[in-house]
Amino acid sequence: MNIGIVCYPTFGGSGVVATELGKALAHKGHSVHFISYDQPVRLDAFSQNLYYHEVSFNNYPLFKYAPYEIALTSKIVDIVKAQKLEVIHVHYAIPHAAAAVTAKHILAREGISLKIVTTLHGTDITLVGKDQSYEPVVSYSLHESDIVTAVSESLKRDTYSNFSYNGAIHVIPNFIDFERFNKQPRDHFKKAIAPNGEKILVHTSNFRKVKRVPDVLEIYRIVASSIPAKLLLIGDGPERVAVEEACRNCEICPDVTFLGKQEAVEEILSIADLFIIPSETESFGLAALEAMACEVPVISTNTGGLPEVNIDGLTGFTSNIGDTKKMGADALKILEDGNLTQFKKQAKAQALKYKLENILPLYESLY
Ligand code: GMT
Repeated sequence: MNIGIVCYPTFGGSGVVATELGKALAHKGHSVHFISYDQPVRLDAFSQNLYYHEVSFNNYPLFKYAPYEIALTSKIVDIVKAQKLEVIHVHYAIPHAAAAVTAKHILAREGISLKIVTTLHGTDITLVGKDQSYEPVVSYSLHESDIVTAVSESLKRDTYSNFSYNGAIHVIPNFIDFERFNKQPRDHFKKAIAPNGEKILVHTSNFRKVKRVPDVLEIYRIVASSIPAKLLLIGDGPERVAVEEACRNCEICPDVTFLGKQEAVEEILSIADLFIIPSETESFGLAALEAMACEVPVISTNTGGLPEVNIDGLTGFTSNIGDTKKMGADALKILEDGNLTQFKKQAKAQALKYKLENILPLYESLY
């Protein structure tokens, strides 16, 4: 098939899922055309059947805000015609779904049929999208899409309760490419980070407020007050400066490392003993799944889709938002020598359910 994919090109989960999906579809022989304002970060190598079309436009002094959605719509129309796209799959509703719907109507006037698959990822529904400045357009775009998917049962429920949409929503979870995400021998790296056999705790995020990174530090503090441990923080975003500053002023500072944005997350996860994701809202928690694929148990909140991925008492533990005391105690329970191996094994077994080979056919059958 000829498939168009519209996504954000950044490190965010929706862009990562879209890019990995596109690469896998191309590998299976579909022609995949990415449409975005920048080259998606994980679209890093030349590959047969994969194409990238940049949405570019000249700004004009009259515009306080550049009309990206119009430029995106025009680009979709152009690429559908030139590349004979049959389906356009948009990831993250705002503004991608609305742009695809307008493009579909423009093309229909020329007798060209375009099918739209809209995948909801999280904050487009739970945070940003439900704001009254977006809600009517998001609801309309869902109605006008041919297929709507959500990445968890929880996000499906949130969509029905936040929007005036009552059509079908197919739940297709995030997935893992086990060729990339698996525990790799990185003993030299582990020795450098934890020379005395300290336990290694890891957190990955885009350092937005919803990720509650200060809770990560609090959980680490509880752990480190009982056993020798190190904390690695991966990623960057609006809260990083404040969190790093707070960390500098306290006693845990020498054992906490801010690694910034990292490409080879799987290498860092390979030396980790525990992953912490204390988010306030998380529609799925791809970062947790990536950790589990590398045999790392998870301490998470019980919000959104997290309890669908991190099974309480099996792959880690889940807690109420902000209950760092319980999360710290649970972390220590997992890290006990008698428990850790079992939790690691169970985390990997759960992650295997989400392997790429299981999830890809679900999207293909919808197309
Ligand atoms: O919050 C992020 O990390 C980015 C955000 C996005 O849409 O780019 O991620 C969302 O989509 C991911 C992929 O489907 C999910 O795994 C994340 O849980 C979700 N984030 C939130 O709901 C906060």
